[in-house]
Amino acid sequence: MIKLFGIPRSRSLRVSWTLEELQLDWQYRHINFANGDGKDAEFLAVNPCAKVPALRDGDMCLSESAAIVLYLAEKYGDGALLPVPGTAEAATHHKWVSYIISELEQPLWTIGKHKFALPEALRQQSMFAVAKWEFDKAAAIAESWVPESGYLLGERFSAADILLAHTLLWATRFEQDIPPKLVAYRDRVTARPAMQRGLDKEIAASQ
Ligand SMILES: N[C@@H](CCC(=O)N[C@@H](CS)C(=O)NCC(=O)O)C(=O)O
Repeated sequence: MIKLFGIPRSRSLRVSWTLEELQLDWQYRHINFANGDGKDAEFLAVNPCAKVPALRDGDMCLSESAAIVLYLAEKYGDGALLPVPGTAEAATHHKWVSYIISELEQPLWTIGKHKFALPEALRQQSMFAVAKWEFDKAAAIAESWVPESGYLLGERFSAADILLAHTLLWATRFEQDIPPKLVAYRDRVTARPAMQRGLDKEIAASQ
């Protein structure tokens, strides 16, 4: 049985959404760091770095949200969520995954850290301002790349759509404006029922 360790709306949503897109059976364990779950033996056995998301699939343990999404798509997707390896579509998919994780998520998470996640004494207004500048620049490039309709690879929904749409949800949560094509893209991709099912399951288990 697959087990996901997560926190609702965190990067674990990328994984719960993927699990639901693939219609897999999975269990969920809410990790409440404030209650000491970061030191829980079962969780640490899956991810000794004590970060979510973490996934156990049989004997295999994996951390890093993008790696987990890609692993699940490769192992269980049967052609869904990923383009055929070695094609131009696959190259574009690689580009998107890299761009989302390195260029968009990094400044966005720096914004999040200096807005609410870091202890107050460590939050720096100047870091926040630089990260905002970097994020806006990266978002403008993404805006020029996203299509007016459909998904990143055209009609075909893929793992990169899950990563980008979740990152854009975070932008909104962190009160960052994003350009109009990205707003429309985020809204049509997050309207997929599997996203809501994944989120609902995480929320239900955390109450
Ligand atoms: N690069 C990792 C980041 C994982 C991460 O930092 N997760 C956060 C929650 S979204 C966390 O567990 N923070 C707890 C901590 O850093 O102690 C990924 O994509 O999974």
